[in-house]
Amino acid sequence: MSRIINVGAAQMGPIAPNESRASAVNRMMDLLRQAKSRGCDLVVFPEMALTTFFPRYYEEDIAKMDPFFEREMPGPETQPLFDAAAEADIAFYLGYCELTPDGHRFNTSILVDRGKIVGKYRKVHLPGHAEYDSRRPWQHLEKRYFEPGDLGWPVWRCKNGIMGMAICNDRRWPETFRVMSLKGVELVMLGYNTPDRNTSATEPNHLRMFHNHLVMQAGAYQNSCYVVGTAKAGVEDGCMLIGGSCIAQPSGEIVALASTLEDELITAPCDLDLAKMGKETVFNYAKHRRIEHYGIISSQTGVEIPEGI
Ligand code: ING
Repeated sequence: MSRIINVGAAQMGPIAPNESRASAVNRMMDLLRQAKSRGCDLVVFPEMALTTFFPRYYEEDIAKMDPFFEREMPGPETQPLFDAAAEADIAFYLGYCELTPDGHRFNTSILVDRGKIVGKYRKVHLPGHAEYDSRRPWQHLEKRYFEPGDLGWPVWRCKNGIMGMAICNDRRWPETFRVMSLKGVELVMLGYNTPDRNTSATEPNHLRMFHNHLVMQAGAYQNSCYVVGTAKAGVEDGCMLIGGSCIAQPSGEIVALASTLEDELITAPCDLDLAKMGKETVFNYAKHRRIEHYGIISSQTGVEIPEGI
């Protein structure tokens, strides 16, 4: 029996700093309605889909940023999204900022199916910096406001497939996809908020989109899985975030691509059995990997030039 699931990447345009959660949720509900009309089984919303990308701002007291965090999920403002998705029998990925009861702050995503949270992930790779940097036109203070994720990269069975989650910067690190594909992942979903300007070094602007797709296509191909990447895009408080939401299939080819910087649903039928060919041949890990040579990848953090070369 074929395992084709209709997948949607529900790209969102900008969320203003003072935009209410209700407004963001209503926009997502509209995208869900579009997804239902297009027969979607699964929808991927962006990273930090309920608020503006607030790590562009500096606050001495990080508790001042608590209004951008969710203390409960679902809460009164997000319950309508859970209900609408359950009604439509659509599973969804939601990126949001999590403040735990014991005071830990994470950049988090959840996988929700039939009204229940079936999986949770907390962003491992936090880019940017922890202290104010006067050289930058905008800050990128994820290291200030969040702790590194403490859940690793789990996978879950959902919609008859093995699903995994990542968030934004995670997609730039091959380890992200490899850990999940060593657990058999068939579809990785991730949201992102990616400024279109590199504020830490001069870099030709076109490379932002090139690198965005390069890493997701490579992740899909080298791990023989689907990768669904969904942007929060457009100009948030003067800061341009790239779009380029896409669905990449296990061959590495992009099969659906957003064309705007607005709320935009892109969809594709994803045959999960397409992942099998790669997993059974070119990326048959059991047959081809040589782990006796890989130890340094997890035992060493930074670069150490070998002695004597
Ligand atoms: N945003 C960016 C991302 O990884 C970034 C930050 C951009 C880091 C480009 C390095 C290069 O897409 C988030 N939110 O991680």
